[in-house]
Amino acid sequence: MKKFAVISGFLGSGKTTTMMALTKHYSAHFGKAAMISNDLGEGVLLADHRLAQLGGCRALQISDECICFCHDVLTEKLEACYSEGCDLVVSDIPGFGVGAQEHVYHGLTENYPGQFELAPFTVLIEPRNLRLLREGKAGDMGTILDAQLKEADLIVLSKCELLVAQEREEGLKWLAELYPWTEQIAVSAASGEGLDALCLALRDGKASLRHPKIDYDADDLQDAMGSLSEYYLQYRALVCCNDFDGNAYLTELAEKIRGAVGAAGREIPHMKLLAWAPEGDFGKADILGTDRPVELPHRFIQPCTDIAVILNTSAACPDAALNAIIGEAVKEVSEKYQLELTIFKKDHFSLGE
Ligand SMILES: Nc1nc2c(ncn2[C@@H]2O[C@H](COP(=O)(O)OP(=O)(O)OP(=O)(O)O)[C@@H](O)[C@H]2O)c(=O)[nH]1
Ligand SMILES: [Mg+2]
Repeated sequence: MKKFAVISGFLGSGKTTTMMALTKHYSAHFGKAAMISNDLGEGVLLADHRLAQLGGCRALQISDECICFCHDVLTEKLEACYSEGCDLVVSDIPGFGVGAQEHVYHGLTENYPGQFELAPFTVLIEPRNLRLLREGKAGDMGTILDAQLKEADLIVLSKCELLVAQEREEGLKWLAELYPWTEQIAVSAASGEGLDALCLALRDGKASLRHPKIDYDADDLQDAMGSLSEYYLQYRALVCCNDFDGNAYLTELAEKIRGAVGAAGREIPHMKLLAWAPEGDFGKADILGTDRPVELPHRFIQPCTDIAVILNTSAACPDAALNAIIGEAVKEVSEKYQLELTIFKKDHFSLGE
């Protein structure tokens, strides 16, 4: 079986974490699975890909382009996985992405007929964004959320352990009423709930290959896209003092950026700040909006003296302003922690121009 599924969903909805949990669960109970992280940034090591590697997943990345527009690279990676005995491969698309049903599913069907079995087109939505969408308070983001859900064959209500049973049922019911052609599953990568059902849905289910009518107002989407920028930074930090606390460093740096973006009246839906030591210990801090405290989904266990860091974000903030904010925060917080930095890679640009 050469099964392939696209995992779509907004920035921070849980795609990478869910794909990691899914890949491991599937490999432990059903067969062999691999994941592809897809994001933008020429020649970069994606934070999501590095995280998947550090988490022990069979992982690949495509970073130069959205998989919507590089079928040759995608099919090469897929075939590499299948030739290693994988039954299922999942790939995400960049978190603001819409249109992969058409570009990826129909593109592969037309250009590589019979080569792959397409699993239900899967879209994640997290509890907070579902609530905002239901209450009509999602703003420009609502346009993208709705367009993504219209593409879905399978909707995953992610992070479901954050909801009590009644909220979960109500959320799933609302999704079923608004997007009646879909199947819906509640999944928590954190607790493992729903992973079995997700594995089965992808293994046994089939893509509908619909041509979804995404009747969003193109101007709204263009407005939302136009304010987005991408930022990527990879550096090495050498620790000069003995009592360096990697978790405190990541938290303080992320909090500083969150505060500065918020003070500038801009938004940062998801920033990933991943750091690892040569022996494989790692920590991760996430910004999930200027109105939410920084999360530390993974902590360094050991003290470290030499770390590699990747900072990767899509923000609703002009490129120049974001570059200035992040540059200043990295400098200031790293100096405070007496770190000696070597920048390996920096790439930042506006989207929608
Ligand atoms: N509580 C909880 N948090 C989760 C769960 N899954 C993911 N998260 C957290 O949600 C945040 C975003 O998760 P990611 O998996 O990075 O989201 P993503 O959709 O890949 O984000 P982008 O790559 O920016 O598009 C991280 O802080 C995760 O730790 C979950 O099941 N429960
Ligand atoms: Mg991701």
